Amino acid sequence: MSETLIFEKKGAVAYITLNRPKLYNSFNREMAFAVIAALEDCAKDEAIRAIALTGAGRAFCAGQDLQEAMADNGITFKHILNEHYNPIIKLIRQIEKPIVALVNGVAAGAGANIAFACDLTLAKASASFTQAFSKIGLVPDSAGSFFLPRLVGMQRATALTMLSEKISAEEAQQMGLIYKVASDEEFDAAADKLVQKLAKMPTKGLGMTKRALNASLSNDLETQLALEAELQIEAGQSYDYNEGVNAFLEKRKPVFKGK
Ligand code: T3D
Repeated sequence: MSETLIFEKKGAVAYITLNRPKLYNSFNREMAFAVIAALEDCAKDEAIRAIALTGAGRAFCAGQDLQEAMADNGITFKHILNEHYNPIIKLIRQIEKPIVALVNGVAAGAGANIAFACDLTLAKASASFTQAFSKIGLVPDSAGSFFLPRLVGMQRATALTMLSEKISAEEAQQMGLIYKVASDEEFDAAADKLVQKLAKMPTKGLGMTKRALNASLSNDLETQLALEAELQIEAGQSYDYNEGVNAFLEKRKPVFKGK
């Protein structure tokens, strides 16, 4: 694994920490490949039942490393989009386990959109978000143009992407861009509580919930109802469904296995 990433597994939780703090954890090619490898590892590892993505130091992620983007290294926009950001976003949406963005500081450009693509985004009160792309003549990538209108509506998505104003974590929560804000003092504990809780839940059911939510972004009602029926039949055959119902009837806490 690369020095640009800290990848740790603690029990059923995998922590992926972007680790270029001096450059606000902006993405170079090495870090992008390390993130992809870590996500692929998490997808395969049955012991991992929740994934946390965060940043080292003061920032979450400032998007593309603009020094590397301008370097004469043969790496073009095509490489950066097709080999870095698009695979990361696809993995985040395809991995059938909860992925939580723990936004510890500023999130800009692709860094912001990666946070919005995660299943749940918890931000520190002092964190902030900016699309940033329009300030340097670019267009939103990393699925910003896909998720933003769906999360906050067309007008606000237009304002966010065209004006690139920095918004606070509180504003992001009020707009529906992120799940929750925790005070700076309580952030670490709140993050821990959230990922630990998710890691003990019925992972298979959560994974299929994710599949249903992904599909709802393009399905019509009829198709979505059919998919829900199909997934519910599968969920109803799981170990965790049996355990959940028995625990309820026996008035005890369920012990889910994620299967
Ligand atoms: O090839 C392509 O570009 C295609 C891919 C596009 C995907 C994208 O993500 S495009 C968008 C790229 N990101 C940006 O445009 C954001 C640039 N950064 C900023 O606007 C600001 O740094 C922040 C709003 C993120 C934070 O502002 P502030 O005032 O808190 O911090 P700062 O002083 O600007 O930055 C701190 C350090 O991080 C600084 O280094 P220094 O001066 O202390 O040595 C700064 O240069 C460095 N840094 C921040 N962002 C980047 C960066 N270095 C390289 N690339 C960055 N994106």
